Amino acid sequence: MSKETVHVGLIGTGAIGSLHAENLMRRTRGATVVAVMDIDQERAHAVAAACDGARVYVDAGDLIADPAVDAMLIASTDRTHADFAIACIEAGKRVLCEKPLATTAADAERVLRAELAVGRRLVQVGFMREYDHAHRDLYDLLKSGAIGAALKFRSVHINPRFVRELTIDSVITNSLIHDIHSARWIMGEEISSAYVQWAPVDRAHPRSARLADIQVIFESGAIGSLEYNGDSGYGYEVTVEVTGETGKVESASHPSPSLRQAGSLSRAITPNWPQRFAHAYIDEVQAWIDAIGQKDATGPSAWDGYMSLVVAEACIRSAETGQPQTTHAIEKPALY
Ligand code: ISE
Repeated sequence: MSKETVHVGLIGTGAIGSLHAENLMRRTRGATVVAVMDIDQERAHAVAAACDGARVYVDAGDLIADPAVDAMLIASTDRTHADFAIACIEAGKRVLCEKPLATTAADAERVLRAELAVGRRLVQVGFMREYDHAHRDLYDLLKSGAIGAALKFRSVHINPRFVRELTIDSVITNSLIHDIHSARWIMGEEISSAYVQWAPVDRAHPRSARLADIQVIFESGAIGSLEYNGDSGYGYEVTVEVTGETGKVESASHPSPSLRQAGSLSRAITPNWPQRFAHAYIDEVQAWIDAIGQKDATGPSAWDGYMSLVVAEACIRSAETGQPQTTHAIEKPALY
């Protein structure tokens, strides 16, 4: 793209969509939001006003087709992601699609095949932890060989308050999808099987999951533990550690300093994901914008989006059967 400023179209102006819009307008070089769409038109108009009077669309297809829109950011509800991503690919537009890429592996595979049909990567998936400094420092230390071969991956993902509508299925596809991606990305290999244990919130909501633990086995035989608490009541935390042949690396899990005073030790804990990953979201969209001038998209790909859902579906089968489940994926296309 020769022009200086990338004109971005945004689908979805909820919490993450409005955060991306603010980052694009206020904290990113080389981009501006020129058009937005949301089924909540009041919300869409509010975000458009904050984007220097961006155009407001009622129909996502019309926004995607707008010739004045160079690139698309999809931040709508999870079940709409795959179809919108495919429409962007077919329109020849770069797209940053919020996680998950889809809610099923089959839908994510449709996105893969749309990219394969054009023969180039147009999609970056919103696994923003790849841009988090604590995760990148751990990743770089592990890749330096500091602890030899990685033998065990462990992640802890703590949400502050339970969203009662989140069933075990959506906890896996909406929240634990981050940890599944982190496991694949940091370990550098695929997951071959998964076993899920989970605790429902209460009898009135038998499929609502407050706590879930996923045990995985990687293709090399390395093991992993992905632990989730959806209703901590105290704050938001995400940490990762990898045990290797000669040591263990742990992510810097507390961005706040600790205070020793009057016989106690205290440390602030971030309230929720926008605060914990504030810098990662900025770096994520900046990397996306910077790559638009290059031939292919960079960062987490549609293949990463697909494989995270392949693992998620094995997790959902395990949650339903109470048994470990193996993963089943298509062969990795050369494009990825
Ligand atoms: C939310 O959608 C996110 O993407 C957050 O990063 C994650 O921590 C949270 O569990 C999800 O619900």
